[in-house]
Amino acid sequence: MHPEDVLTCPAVRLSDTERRSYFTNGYLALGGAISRNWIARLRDATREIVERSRDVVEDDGAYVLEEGHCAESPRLHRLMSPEAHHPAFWEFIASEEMTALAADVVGPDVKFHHAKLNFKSGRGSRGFRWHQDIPAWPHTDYSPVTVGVYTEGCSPDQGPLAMVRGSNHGALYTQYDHHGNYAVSCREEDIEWVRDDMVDAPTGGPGTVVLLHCRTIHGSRTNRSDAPRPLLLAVYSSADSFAYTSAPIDGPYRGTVVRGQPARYASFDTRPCELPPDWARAGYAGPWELQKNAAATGGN
Ligand SMILES: O=C(O)CCC(=O)C(=O)O
Repeated sequence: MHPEDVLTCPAVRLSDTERRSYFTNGYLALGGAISRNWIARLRDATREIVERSRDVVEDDGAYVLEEGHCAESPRLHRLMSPEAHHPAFWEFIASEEMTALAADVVGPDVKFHHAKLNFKSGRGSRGFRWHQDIPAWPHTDYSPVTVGVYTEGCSPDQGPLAMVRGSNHGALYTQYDHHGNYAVSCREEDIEWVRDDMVDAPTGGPGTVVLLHCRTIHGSRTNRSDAPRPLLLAVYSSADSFAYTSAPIDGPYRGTVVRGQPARYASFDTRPCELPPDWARAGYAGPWELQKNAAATGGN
């Protein structure tokens, strides 16, 4: 579904100004958007996930471990597809609270694509270089949104998501490096026009939400604090938007219509999108390996 059609549908949770701000700026931040009950359940589930990681000694397709991870002191980059590893995550991703937010920016019929739980454990956990998400999982239109939930909140020194305001209206840049490797990163020469005053990095307490448009250039800095910064990221699209490549992060619920009705026709946006590697063959370990020799978001 295209933005102009989405905006003709009645809003569920957001104001008209908030919806328009999302489409104008390519993101929308909301403080205290998730109920205390849900935050408590997500924290418990996250704690369990971290406990289980004590037995994990290497990346196993679900856990992506941070340097220095050990049983005594777990350090995690990410849990792929958290909805496959703890029922609370799927319940939450399919809940009214989440799907209403998604519906306000993708339209009343909402489809789930994938999710991840990023940890940034603290004391130097690396950030993410500037990148755009949709080239890793192209869809027939540009409706996909990532709904990010800070379950513990996020302060400026914890490496919040940082967005280049309005970049959703600009070009999609290659995410391959000069050697042809998929880098989940824009090339420096492509984005040298980005200045600090174009970047927003909203922060807030537990339950702060960031809705991130799939074309928006974004990244994040190192977590320099002692406290971990768990961030649950769930990707939804309009039900009439279809992924046309294999998914880098796959799970049992991919393609589930979590709100409204399945589509009878597909929605198309013919603006081109670079193709990623064939994830079904190449596998996907996350951006850390490829980004590790580069400074995050213009410097750690
Ligand atoms: O966790 C972060 O700070 C950034 C996450 C991100 O940009 C992504 O997963 O695409």
